[in-house]
Amino acid sequence: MTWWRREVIYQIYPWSFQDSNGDGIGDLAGITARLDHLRALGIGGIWLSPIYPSPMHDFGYDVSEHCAIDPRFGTLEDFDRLLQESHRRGIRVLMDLVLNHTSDQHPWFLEARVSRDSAKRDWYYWADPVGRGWRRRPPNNWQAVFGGSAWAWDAATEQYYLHSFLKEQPDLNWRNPEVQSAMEQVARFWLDREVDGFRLDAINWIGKDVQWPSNPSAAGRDRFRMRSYLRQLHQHDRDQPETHEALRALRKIIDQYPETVLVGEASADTPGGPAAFYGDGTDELHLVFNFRLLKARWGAESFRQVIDEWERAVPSPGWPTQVLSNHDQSRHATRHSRGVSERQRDRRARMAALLLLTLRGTPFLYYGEEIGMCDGRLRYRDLRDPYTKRYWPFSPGRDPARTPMQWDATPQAGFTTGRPWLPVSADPDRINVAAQCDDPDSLLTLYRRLIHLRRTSPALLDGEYEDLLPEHPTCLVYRRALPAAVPVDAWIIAANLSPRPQFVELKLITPTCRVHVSTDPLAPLDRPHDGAVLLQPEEALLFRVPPE
Ligand code: TEU
Ligand code: CA
Repeated sequence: MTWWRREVIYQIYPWSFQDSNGDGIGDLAGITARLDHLRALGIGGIWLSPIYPSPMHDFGYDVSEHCAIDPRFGTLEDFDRLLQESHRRGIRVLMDLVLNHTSDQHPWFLEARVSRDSAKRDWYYWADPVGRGWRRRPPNNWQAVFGGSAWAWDAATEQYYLHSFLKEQPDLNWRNPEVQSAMEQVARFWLDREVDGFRLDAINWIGKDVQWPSNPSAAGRDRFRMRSYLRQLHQHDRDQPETHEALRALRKIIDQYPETVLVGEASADTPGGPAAFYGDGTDELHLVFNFRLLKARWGAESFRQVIDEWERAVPSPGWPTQVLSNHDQSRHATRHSRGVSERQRDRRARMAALLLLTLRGTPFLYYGEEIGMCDGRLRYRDLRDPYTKRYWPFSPGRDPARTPMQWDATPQAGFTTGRPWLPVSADPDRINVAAQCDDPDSLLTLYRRLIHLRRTSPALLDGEYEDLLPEHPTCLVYRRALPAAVPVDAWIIAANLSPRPQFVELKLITPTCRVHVSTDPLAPLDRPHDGAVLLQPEEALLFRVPPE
């Protein structure tokens, strides 16, 4: 089985993981110094959010040089050292590849904007205005994801350029073969340095309709959304079919490097769903993020629905992913627990861990998730991300999920000796690595245990997912097992997502099944179960089913 099916992948937000020189910003030497934490956790791969030189308007997703390291994070030598030290510990390293756009400070764009005849002009998208003077308007109604028109006026050459995100992130023209081959060379540069693959940023944006038709407005409630981007149907400004061609070309390159992987990020509402980017399951991306679970409300019915949909969506030789948190969304410990007690929050975080690590597919962990980090409670003056500022305080934004990793209970949480770029979250003292490391009942210990179990159990890795009680309103009960002919372990997961005790009746839970894990550290493992079991409020059990 290839490593990226067997292993859990851990997302590092480089700004926030570990600072090694006291400037308050995380860096590569810091990550290298913390690799043993990751090894002990049992993860098999890290994905680094962008570390390339960047003006940092979008904290690295605005790349101004592709084959170098931003000096804030270190040097190429620091990178090689990180790669070497990771590989030595059996940890693979994925880079973030931002294909849709560059920084407006990238030499390609600087050259493109010099004049309309620039050799690089056509590397980006340009359009003439409609109307003149004060009546001047962009060619259509497209909106940037981060708010406002997706078109920015270039006064020197009197044309608009397209930017799907910030105006400092002009979109690359993927219809231009020179752009494709330039990006292929970037991929090769890092693959030749022995990185193990890429996370592809916002890949469903790379194809657009260059006749520039306007998007239709959204219907119903969406017509009144605060973000102008959400008030439209994105029929023309992304998700066009040539995206698939570009991905097939990239896959051909990747396939020349054994054991490498492409994992893509596509919006949840992409037509046909993000699973479309698996292609036929062999010719586009190896993995595509499933954000459905990340967007789902806490509850058995809503979780079941998104799990079922994703099980059906991924084409058959393809391999699913599972994600609960990332750098763009509220952390799940916070998101699942608005308005509930701290105790309930902890119970939900533990249950979420068990679900994430026992569902079918490659789990992605976001740094700090393993200790139950919550969103930071930030003030406006703490904010750094332009998108978070723009919609503050109506939308939780992204900065709260990006606060420094909590290593210990000192004031800066062991992250820095200086002033951190975002304040350390005021979480309780126990939400840090040092406090949980040797505690058998901690969330960190639970993650370690479950990750170990997943890596070593053929049924958890490769078994089918079978919903055993599809009608149950408050409990999610499923089995992970290999086909019946294979006499190895099987598992039953019984999760009570409600705040009340629940009886689950199920013939398959025979007395020979053994409760292997409870997410409730105080609950007895040897409770009676014979065709039924009593689950505590917000408790999940993992039963080991002996071979028949
Ligand atoms: O995100 C793409 C994406 O869909 C998000 O923009 C999301 O809608 C937004 O963050 C609101 O929550 C990727 C990266 O993950 C994000 O960090 C970058 O800012 C963006 O692309 C542009 O590169
Ligand atoms: Ca630093």
